Amino acid sequence: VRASLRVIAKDHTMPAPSPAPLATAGNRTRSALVAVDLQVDFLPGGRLAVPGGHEVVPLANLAARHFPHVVLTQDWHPPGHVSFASSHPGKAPFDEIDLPYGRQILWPDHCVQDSEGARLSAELDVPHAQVVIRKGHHRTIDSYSTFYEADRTTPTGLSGYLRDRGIDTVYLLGLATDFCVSWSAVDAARHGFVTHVIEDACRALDVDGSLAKAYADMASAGVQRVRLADVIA
Ligand code: VGL
Ligand code: ZN
Repeated sequence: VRASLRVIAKDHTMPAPSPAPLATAGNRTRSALVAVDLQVDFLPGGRLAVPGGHEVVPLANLAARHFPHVVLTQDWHPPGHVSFASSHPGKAPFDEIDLPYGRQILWPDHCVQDSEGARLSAELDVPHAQVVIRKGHHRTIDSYSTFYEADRTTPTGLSGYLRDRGIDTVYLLGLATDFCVSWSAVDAARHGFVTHVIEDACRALDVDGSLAKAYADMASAGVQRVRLADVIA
């Protein structure tokens, strides 16, 4: 109910309808844009703010007009999630621990299911997006990737969705370059999608060399780095 009221309120304050997608039939019908985690907690003032994260939202709105298929993703953790430092007595945000599936960086509490911080940015304007993938909802498994959870085996269902839609090419943008964007891009490439990261429409957390590592991982997986101006040219 709250969500629908918000939508109505937004309509009253925004008289101009959103521009229709520019991409027409035959153009990019086999491509999807994946806009990663454009959520309040990852924007300045949020609980896990990515520096410059707000700059990505208008870029996402612009890019989306060039894709008939847009996927939005949402980090969506239950309270007490295993990735929260607060779930591990004596640990602080950005400490690391070993979990059954591997190393885990501990984060401030963020993107708790149904909280304000978990909402998509109010400035995000992509009315034609048809699916939102919520990830990280298992209490004991994190999920940076929007294709597979951090155990590398539990699927979110996104690759099945894309294949059912005849999509073989993926473009990603969003937050954060070095976590959810890069893990998603590497998985997309590994699972056979032609994969591009729109690098100037991403922003990074850069924890302890994570950005350099992310670009190395993406390069070895065959992910192509592109610029927004070239994608929408
Ligand atoms: C993310 C850290 C924890 C991200 C999500 O969206 O990149 N990073 N959860
Ligand atoms: Zn998270």
